Amino acid sequence: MSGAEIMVESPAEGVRLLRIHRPEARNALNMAVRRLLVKHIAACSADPGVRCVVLAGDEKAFAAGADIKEMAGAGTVEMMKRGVLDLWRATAASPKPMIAAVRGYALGGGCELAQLCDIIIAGESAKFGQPEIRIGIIPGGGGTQRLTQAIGKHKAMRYLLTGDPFSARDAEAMGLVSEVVADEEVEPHAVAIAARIAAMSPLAVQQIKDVVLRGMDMPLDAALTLETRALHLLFSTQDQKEGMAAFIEKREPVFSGK
Ligand code: DAK
Repeated sequence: MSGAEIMVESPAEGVRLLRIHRPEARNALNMAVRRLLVKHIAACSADPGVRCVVLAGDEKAFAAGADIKEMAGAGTVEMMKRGVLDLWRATAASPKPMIAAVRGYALGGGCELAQLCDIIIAGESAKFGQPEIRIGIIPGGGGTQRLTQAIGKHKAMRYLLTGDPFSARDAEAMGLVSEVVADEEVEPHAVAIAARIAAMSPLAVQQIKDVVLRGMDMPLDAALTLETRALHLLFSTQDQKEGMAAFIEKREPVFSGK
């Protein structure tokens, strides 16, 4: 199944792959792509058959950022009316795990899109960066905040203030990327991880995502309380009974999401 600029694929049981498809513009995120992403992510959220989402581009680019040609002539009011922040929020609000499968360039808004995913699998030759400073603006999709959270103030400032790109290996060493694999392994590996997550209890998966993300904005003690409450909640699920019974009976669990 394919959409205008987002291709929708089902590469494994419980896994939906959303592929940004604007190869002529290095997958730059124009408004149409941003809106389609939100639409497809909402469809994944509503579909109980989808348990994990993989976001991908192509071999040249995951996404080279916001579409500069679409932004170049805009004024403040026009930028406000586009509601890009709301679209970012809706993209980040996916309750299901999202894995970025990054090959080629992940720059500006493309780097930010990867950062709002939960896991980032990058190819050896992937290039990350927040080059907005070079075109007279600053990151607007979370780059000043999520990058700083991920790699720390001094590394983040180094890259935000110069716009220099950095390699997948550097991104991994700084803690921005979950894993670096050979370029041709990026998508198969991301899908394999997604399929493993899809086979877990979706209730426990959702609680982990929720507690990790909410906890990042909380004082530690409150976050630890949230964690304990979520754990207690899972003891009322069939999946908890099944998971523990399967361990005791030395068999693989079958999670129903109940
Ligand atoms: N926008 C529009 N077109 C782009 C593009 C982009 N970001 N990136 C590449 N293209 C187009 C090129 O213009 C070229 O088009 P034609 O000339 O063929 O018509 C085609 O894609 C191929 O590009 P290149 O010839 O440059 O290809 P190379 O392989 O040589 O270089 C590159 C690839 C990715 C290194 C290079 O294209 C590049 O530096 N691109 C720009 C990267 C960049 O500066 N990205 C940051 C954009 S600013 C907001 C939230 C977030 C944002 C904005 C607002 N709100 C909440 C309001 C985000 C801002 C950004 O991301």
